[in-house]
Amino acid sequence: MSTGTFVETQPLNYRGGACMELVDAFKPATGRVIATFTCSGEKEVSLAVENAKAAFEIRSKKCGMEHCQAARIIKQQKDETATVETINNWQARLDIDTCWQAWLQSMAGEHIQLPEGSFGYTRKEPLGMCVEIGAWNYPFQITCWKSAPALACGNARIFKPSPFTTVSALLLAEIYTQAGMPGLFNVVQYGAATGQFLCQHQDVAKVSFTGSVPTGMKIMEMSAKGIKPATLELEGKSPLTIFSDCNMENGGKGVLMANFLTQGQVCCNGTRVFVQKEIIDKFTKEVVKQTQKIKLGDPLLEDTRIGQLIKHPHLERVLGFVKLAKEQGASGPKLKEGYYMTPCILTNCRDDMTCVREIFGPVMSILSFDTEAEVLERVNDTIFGLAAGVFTRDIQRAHRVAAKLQAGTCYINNYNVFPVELPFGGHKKSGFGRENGQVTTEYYSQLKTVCMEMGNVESGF
Ligand code: TXE
Repeated sequence: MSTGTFVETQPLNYRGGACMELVDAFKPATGRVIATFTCSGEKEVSLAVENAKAAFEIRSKKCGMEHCQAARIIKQQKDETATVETINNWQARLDIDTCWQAWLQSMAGEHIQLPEGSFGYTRKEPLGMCVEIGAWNYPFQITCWKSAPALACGNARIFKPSPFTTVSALLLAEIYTQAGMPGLFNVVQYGAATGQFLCQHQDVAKVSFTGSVPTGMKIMEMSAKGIKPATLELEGKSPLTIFSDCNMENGGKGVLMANFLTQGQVCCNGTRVFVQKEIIDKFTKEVVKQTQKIKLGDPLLEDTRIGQLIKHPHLERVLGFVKLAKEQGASGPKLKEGYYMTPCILTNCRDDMTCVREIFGPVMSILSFDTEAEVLERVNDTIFGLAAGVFTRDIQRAHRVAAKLQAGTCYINNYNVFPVELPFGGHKKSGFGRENGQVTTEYYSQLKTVCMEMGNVESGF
């Protein structure tokens, strides 16, 4: 395939259920092929399920604290892993710690006292074979966040990364094997058809998905047919509100964090930046000043802070949206090859503009507002509810606004930080279920109630 023409070749060539197709993995910084592999058809998906089932049977007989060993290995190898992942995403250097920290989970049920000394208790038990279908923006981190609680809860796992980021999942499979968990984390490769084989497999107990809303709907339909629970982490177009009393420098930094991490390809980015009227000119100058200092280039170079977009058609799409906007701040690709775009700030935006509603890339839209009541109505006027943020020094206003924001994660005086102790997930059409935090065990286990009688049976007959 030539540079910049990566198109998912569906339907693939399946013979006898096995996939005969060879597909390429690309380096987005150059658009060149870095690896070629065989995609997974129905036969390979079934083999992965069988493998996971066998490993699950063995593990369910052990106490299973190997996931802690996996966390240790990721921590030890974090520089090498971050380098491979940085090929996809510059931010991987910052995120690698949250990948091993995600393992620190524990399972606990409840003890419930009943009359006459009888009692009940609940046990959290594994679901079985859990499937994960991943997106391309955080391939290693997302699968760590999902596989850590799934494996800590005693499940086995099959992961299908995005066809645009195929390599780093294999590193995690090696790490699990080294940690003494062979067969518990399996990787199958390629696109929608492979994903469907997985979701529809009768032995799969749960599907966890990160990606777009239309695909999320299909995943839910398939899960519904098998009565399988699903976790959906979908899109957002999140708001960040800057009140005039905020710390201007911190507000500027927060806006950059909210918009340009991973070249703006972050589901919870705060791209709708609402700035109170009296400071909008001054604040915009601060944001422009900070943005101009961002070094764009090869993500593997030490001083780079923003790398390339994931693929050429995506770059074209983002630039197309920018063209539509009245105020243009972006230029075309700066480097000879690869999918680069300079960070773009659009001012004088209105809520109904396409650039405010659509873009998944390094494009920030600045909107002006007058009052708290007005801004709350406008920020919540969206089908999505993944995240939202507010910058203010007024502590009461901060909590009042956070309570009214329709979003799964609300940031006060910061944005896009992801401590693994805190649950992450969406409201509204941004999905349901949670990653991270102790609550994740709820999503990778099923409850069993045990009822213990301490007296004699009082028969109703
Ligand atoms: O997502 P898809 P894509 C948003 C962002 C982006 C858009 C499209 O706006 O521009 O989604 O990205 C697999 N059955 N996000 O095309 O199609 C697919 O192979 C089973 C937000 O990557 O949703 C891939 O592994 N699986 C997002 C995964 O689903 C199917 C991050 C996601 O693909 C399938 C990335 C099917 N029918 C993009 N069809 C976020 N939430 O962070 C596709 N797949």
